[in-house]
Amino acid sequence: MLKIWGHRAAPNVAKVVWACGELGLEHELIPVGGPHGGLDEPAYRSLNPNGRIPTLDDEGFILWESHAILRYLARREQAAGLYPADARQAAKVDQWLDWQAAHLAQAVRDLVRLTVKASTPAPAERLAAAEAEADELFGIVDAALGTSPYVAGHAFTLADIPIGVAVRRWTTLPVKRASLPHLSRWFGEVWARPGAALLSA
Ligand SMILES: N[C@@H](CCC(=O)N[C@@H](CS)C(=O)NCC(=O)O)C(=O)O
Repeated sequence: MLKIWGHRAAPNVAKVVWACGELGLEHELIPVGGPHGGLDEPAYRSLNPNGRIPTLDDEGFILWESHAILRYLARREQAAGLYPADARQAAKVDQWLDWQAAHLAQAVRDLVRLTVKASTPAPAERLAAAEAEADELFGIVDAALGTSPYVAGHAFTLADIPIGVAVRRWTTLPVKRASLPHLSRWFGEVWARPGAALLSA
């Protein structure tokens, strides 16, 4: 059985758990990181030298970086629906996966640090700037979803998973958010999928 080091509350682990649900893959979650600690243990560092989660162990094949894990699992299962074989369709999925990691995740992380993880209230102008940045980036997704039902086109793919996890995090934070109707419609749909249900189990 697949082993995933991490815990579901961590967004990058949540992506992998959600993908396992989409692919019908049984997995064992080994709690490390966050309140569980253990990321600096030499045994864990020998698996993942970054001391971050998630890490996947597939019968001795060790892999870190959540989006590399998503692609690996989809290819392993030959799930061309989630990660298309066609070069251009796959490139669109990659575009959104890379963008989520490089831009959207950072914007949400900034909001988390300024609110729920802040030891003192954040200066109003810094919070407003971070809120505006998140609005702008989620607005890019909203615009895409105004022209296609899913993030990377006509079907649910890997691209929907990290962005769905980011929307979930964003909408649970005590911040001001732009009203984004296409994003709301899409999130209501993807969050109701059985894969996402594993995250609230
Ligand atoms: N780029 C990495 C980032 C991994 C990462 O930063 N994970 C966070 C959790 S979402 C972490 O390990 N935080 C330390 C902790 O939870 O203790 C990935 O996508 O897997």
